[in-house]
Amino acid sequence: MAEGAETFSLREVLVAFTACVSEQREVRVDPYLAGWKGLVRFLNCLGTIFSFISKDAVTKIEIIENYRNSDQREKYLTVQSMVEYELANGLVDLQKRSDSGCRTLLRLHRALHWLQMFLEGLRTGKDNSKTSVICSETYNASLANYHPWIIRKAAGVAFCALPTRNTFLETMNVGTAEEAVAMLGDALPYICEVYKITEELYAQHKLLDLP
Ligand code: 1PZ
Repeated sequence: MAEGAETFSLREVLVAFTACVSEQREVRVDPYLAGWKGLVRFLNCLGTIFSFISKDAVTKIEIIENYRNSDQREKYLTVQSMVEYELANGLVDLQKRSDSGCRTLLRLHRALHWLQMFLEGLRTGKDNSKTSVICSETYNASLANYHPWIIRKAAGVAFCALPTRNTFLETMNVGTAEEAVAMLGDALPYICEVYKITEELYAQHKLLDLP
């Protein structure tokens, strides 16, 4: 296990997502990124075979963090203010790949959809079910649609390294497998809410297909 893994609990990570939605139903960028950083730490605990995945997530987190540390930091306080600012200033390229906050966050947003389905699959899965199966089924039903063959292939190979459901739940460091399941039940509605609000916002501005 990686250093620091003993004190690391997935509870805090998922709790970060509970702090994302403001009273005005806006999605706050800082806790969103904090949640992702925690997920990356968790992924790194699972083994180096996942590093090509965590590296990509880190690159995307850093792009948005850089906007949060720039002179325009206030514009990137929430996903809503980011979309408004980038669209109003012609910063979103609709034709080709760019480093806009909108297209970068869209990649994390799509991955959040997979995460939501994966954690729900884990939560409701049987004791002896295979994490690798839950992972590949939910990946194929979501994120895989946006990935080229080579990435899908590499992801499929990495999934085989996942431990059984019970070991995976224990790796979360939330307590027993039953306690981890209860925590997922508490945390998932918040993740779903963050996903839903972002999805509606992107749909409203026709940003769901950004290259
Ligand atoms: C628990 C097991 C973890 C399984 C993780 C399942 C997700 C597999 C994703 C494979 C991504 C491979 C690396 C690079 C992909 C990029 O091409 C895409 C599109 O970005 P672009 O090329 O357009 O800039 N990146 C993504 O789709 C973002 C992927 C983020 C994945 C984060 C996973 C966090 C896992 C948390 C585990 C609890």
